[in-house]
Amino acid sequence: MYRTHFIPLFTLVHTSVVLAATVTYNWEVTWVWAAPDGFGRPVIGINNSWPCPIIEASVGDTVVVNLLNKLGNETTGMHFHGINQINTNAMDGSVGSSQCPLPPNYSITYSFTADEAGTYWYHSHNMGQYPDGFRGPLIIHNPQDPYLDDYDADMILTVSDWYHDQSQTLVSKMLQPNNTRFEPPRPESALVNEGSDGHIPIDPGKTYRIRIINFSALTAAFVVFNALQMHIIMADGTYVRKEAANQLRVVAAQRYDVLLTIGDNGLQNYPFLVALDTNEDYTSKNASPSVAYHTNFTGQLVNDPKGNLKAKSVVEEFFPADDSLLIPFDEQPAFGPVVKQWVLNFDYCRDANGYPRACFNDTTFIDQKVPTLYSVVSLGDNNTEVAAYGQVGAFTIGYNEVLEIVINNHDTGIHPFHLHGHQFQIIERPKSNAGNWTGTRLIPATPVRRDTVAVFAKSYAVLRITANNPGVFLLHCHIEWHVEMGLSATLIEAPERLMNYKIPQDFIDICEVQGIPTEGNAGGNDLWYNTEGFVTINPTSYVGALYYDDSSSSTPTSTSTLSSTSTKTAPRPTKTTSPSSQKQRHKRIGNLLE
Ligand SMILES: [Cu+2]
Repeated sequence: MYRTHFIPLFTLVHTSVVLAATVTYNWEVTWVWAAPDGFGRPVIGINNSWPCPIIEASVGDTVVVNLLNKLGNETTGMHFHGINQINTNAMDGSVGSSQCPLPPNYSITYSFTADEAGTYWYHSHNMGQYPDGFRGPLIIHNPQDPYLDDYDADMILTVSDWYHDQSQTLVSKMLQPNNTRFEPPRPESALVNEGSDGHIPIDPGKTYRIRIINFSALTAAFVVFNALQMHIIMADGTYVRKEAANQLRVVAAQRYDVLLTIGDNGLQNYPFLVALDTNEDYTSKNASPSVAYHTNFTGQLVNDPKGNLKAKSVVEEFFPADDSLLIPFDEQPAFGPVVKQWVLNFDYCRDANGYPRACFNDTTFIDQKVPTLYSVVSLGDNNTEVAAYGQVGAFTIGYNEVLEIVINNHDTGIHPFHLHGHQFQIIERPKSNAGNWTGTRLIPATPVRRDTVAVFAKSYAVLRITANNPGVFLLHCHIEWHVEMGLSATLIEAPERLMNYKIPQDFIDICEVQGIPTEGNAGGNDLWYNTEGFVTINPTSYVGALYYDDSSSSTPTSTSTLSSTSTKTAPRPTKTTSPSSQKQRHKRIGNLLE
């Protein structure tokens, strides 16, 4: 199971001498057998082990990941969520956008500066692979953390939905013409720290910095520490003025750093609730409670291991803190004046073959022949022409111009929208049913910044960035199933500054071995307006990472890619539900509300 990591503080004495280091990870991406909720299945791990390890660095360090794909049967790639990749856009890891897929038995080296402290995570940005397990925490420590004196210990709390089928199977079923309601796959269970135990040792009288990360493919996580009050100190990669909160809604891919003080009451355990919600504001009207609320999880902060470990965390009413009201620690004012506005209307849609898709402005995102960044760096002066990039929803902005992004969500669910390369300002983010944006009236003096925002049902969000990070950055829903439905668009930021940007040779090499052109427009043509080879029709079959299980073999060890240690503890897959002990931990919100 995923361990809770108590990271020793570097020092309690602030020091001004900081030596930058290089932290290097040599990783092989491998299939691993695991049973985090009691149900054995193949997952994507690192160096034959799962959960995937933590990446840790200090501000100013260089992080290097030498990534070798040992999946054998599938390509991969690695994105560092929340890292802005200033001057290192080629390291963003967005397959199809900033790089070619990494083929089996090839390696590439990701290298970037850990420039902003905070709680981040890494995950595959290729073919729905992170719900299959390829994800982990990425922590950038700050020896000069403004809250360093306010806590005694540091820990990570990851929450996630979890599926018993692999992504390829789930997405193939979802992308069928008979899916007329655009239903995403529904998870089987909830994981905390990549396991189903949820017992976290703590000491009385101490204050913990808890780094909450939502790894989910679909669900928002509602987090409550029962009687203990949280104090938010960070939202995604942004320090905020300390703000008390009793309940948090953490949508997929978001992070919160909170301080939690344990009373000095001697031996006592503290239950906490992680309730996964299918982004329907906990009020799913059409789904039965068993569908909507079966993934509740009660964990325990434990300092009395022999005491009561079965107490429930009871929530009477859901009233999560409003993150749009947080104030950034640096009190940076709203960016302005706005030079360009990018309006994105999200609707579900159908492709030419009647398959369910998700659209921005009536267009679904389709991967092109040439990764967009490689087109941008090779088209010279013509790289400002959005028509050169094919069906990737390209939008350009000049260097240092202020961009306002408006997302109108026409769906009845909440969607977590993420922009690569920036911590954007949230100018406005009203409640559900506010309708389309009709013009902002009130601009907050010091808007909060983060990299993933919950856009509520039938409502909108207004975001701003200053375009000071030349590069190609995806803007997409972080529900992984919606990415696979095409709910992405592409921000091409300061293309005039990318004409001489050098793509590292190992990244070029992996394209060439797969016959993928690395120059020209979306179709690999020298003339930017030549649309030959553009991909304009979605494929009707879905290709994804799928572990090849030789079911004719009687023992798992006959399959060489399985980890022998994990096969001893994890049962082979059977079409049964999770163990009853697991079910008991899933307290239904429906019950709690009664
Ligand atoms: Cu979505």
